[in-house]
Amino acid sequence: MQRTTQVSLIGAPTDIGAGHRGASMGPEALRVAGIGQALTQRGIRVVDRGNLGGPMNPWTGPVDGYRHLAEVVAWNRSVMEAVAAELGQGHLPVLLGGDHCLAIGSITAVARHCQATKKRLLVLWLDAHADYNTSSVTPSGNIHGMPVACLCGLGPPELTELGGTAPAISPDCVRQIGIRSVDTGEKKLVRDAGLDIYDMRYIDEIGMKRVMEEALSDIDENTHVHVSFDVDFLDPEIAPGVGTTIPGGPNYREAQLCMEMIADRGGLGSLDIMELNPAFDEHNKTAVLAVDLVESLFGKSTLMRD
Ligand code: HAR
Ligand code: MN
Ligand code: MN
Ligand code: MN
Repeated sequence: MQRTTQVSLIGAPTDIGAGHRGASMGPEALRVAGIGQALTQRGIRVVDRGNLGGPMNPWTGPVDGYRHLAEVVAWNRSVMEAVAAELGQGHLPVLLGGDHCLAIGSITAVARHCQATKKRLLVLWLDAHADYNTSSVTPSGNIHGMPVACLCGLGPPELTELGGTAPAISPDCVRQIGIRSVDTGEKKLVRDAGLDIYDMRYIDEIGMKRVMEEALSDIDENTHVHVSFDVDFLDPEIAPGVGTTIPGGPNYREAQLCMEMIADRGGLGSLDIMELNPAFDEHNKTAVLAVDLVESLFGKSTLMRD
């Protein structure tokens, strides 16, 4: 990003797609942890647009393989419109989630913006989960396990066609990093789609540095980088404040390096910070860590490089 680019914070206080209540408190926890001030201190102009509104969580079971589909659609439409409005004004939208189903709205907006401005889109999906379930293979019906599939055209038309025609994106523009939990039926779908997955096994084998070099290798001047940061990407030892902890994630240094290398490479155009769940956190420490990592993503480094 250019130093003069305005960052716009957009809160989406809902847990409508999640399997646990509480991600609806994520936006405020990130504000309390100082997300706005942290970016302002980096010399970035930050405007907090406040929170979007939407339906309450009815907390009902799956219908035809989806929980709360109508409400998920309503929230995603409002996220898509808010993100599109910021991109249209040349701003860098930062979505404060909220559960990860909302990435359908935000990335649909980003994909349309890239199409209109003839930019190449690269989505860096930092997550413990592949989020590539469909209604026929989902173990839960929770739509936060489905956003990547929906974006790639697998899902209900209300979500796959949110921005007009499906698919919003092609699997080629997605790089998933930190993955360590993929459901049985989901595995086949991920393989069929040819998703580029840098899983924890691969990170263990070759290290975060080489993983990021590979994942970022084809970014050029014309690339819009969208980072979709699911906080459960991080190891639960350092980040307990999420609904679905999976052991064996990146440690503090690996996560910092991941963010720093994205910053160094340039091209960040939009960001989601998702799945933070204060109901599971300890004194807001996961929110504080997420803010620390986001600072690195915006170019803060330990030494004099910034
Ligand atoms: N894969 C499981 C499911 O679909 C759990 C998904 C959990 N997803 C998130 N987002 N927390 O990555 O039900
Ligand atoms: Mn996710
Ligand atoms: Mn996840
Ligand atoms: Mn930092």
